[in-house]
Amino acid sequence: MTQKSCILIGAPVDSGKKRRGCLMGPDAYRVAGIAEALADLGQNVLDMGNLSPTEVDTPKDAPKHLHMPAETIGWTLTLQEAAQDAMKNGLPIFLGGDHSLSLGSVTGVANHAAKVGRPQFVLWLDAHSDYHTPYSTASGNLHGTPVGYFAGLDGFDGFPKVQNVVPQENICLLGLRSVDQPEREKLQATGIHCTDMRAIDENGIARPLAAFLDLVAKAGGDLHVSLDVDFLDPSFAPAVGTTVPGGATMREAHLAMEMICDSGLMTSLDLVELNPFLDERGRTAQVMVDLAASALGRRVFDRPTRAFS
Ligand code: NNH
Ligand code: MN
Ligand code: MN
Ligand code: MN
Repeated sequence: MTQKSCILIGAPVDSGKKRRGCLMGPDAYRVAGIAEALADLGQNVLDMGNLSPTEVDTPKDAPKHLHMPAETIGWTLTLQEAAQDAMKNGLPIFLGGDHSLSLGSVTGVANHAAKVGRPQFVLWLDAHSDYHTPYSTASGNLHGTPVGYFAGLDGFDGFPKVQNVVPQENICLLGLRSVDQPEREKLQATGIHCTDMRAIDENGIARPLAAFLDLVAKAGGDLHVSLDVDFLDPSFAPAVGTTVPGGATMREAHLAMEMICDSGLMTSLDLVELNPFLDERGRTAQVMVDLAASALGRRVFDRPTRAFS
């Protein structure tokens, strides 16, 4: 990883779903030592503290079943601007907060990429595809919609208009094991790269990830990585409201982060859905910090290792 400033942006977003607690996420990452871990790697670390949402009125035409749309729209506005600003100065790490924060972080970094003339790519590490619209979501939880938003789906009335849609072919969903029927139908008609757990079981995580990183490299793109806690198996990452068994192992997740680091392509990162209220002695926060450190250069050895020499 080239030397850059890591800019920690606290985004205590808790409006994207009904179960509360993600607002404690940014501080849990701080307590778990994220700044120190990155500084130990020689990174310049800047902690911007926690942001708060712009105040907006509830949109009159929002579907009735949507949970807290005004607050999430306000966060989207705030985070879009913060993301665009931070991209000028380094590598932003958005400390969530639930996944609805990516409505703002991804569209913000995509605006920056467009400005500097690079294509934006997104790697979505998640059990879920988050490809709903405010109309297709049955739960009414907006954390299930960010991919739909930045990929340009209609129905986000009251949200800022997406200025730079991320093209379908530039999006890779990795770790899927819970996709709702309306999402499945729409996804199958797109060019979005979808890798479910079955594909990971059959091919390993390295092959599909390497293929995607290759696309990013060839295009000279910016890469946003969005890491949802529920990408990980709940046996070692329990602090998330939507646990889905059969997730990535620590080894798979760790390898993914090391490969992302080796590629030198990552330009921004979300750490989302951590609910410290559900954690066991901070272990999930610690796992997320360890994964972020691997994505930014922590190594046991530089390869190749010489185990027998
Ligand atoms: N698809 C479900 C919904 O829309 C679950 C989304 N939950 C997530 N996404 N945790 O990552 O409500
Ligand atoms: Mn998610
Ligand atoms: Mn998820
Ligand atoms: Mn490893």
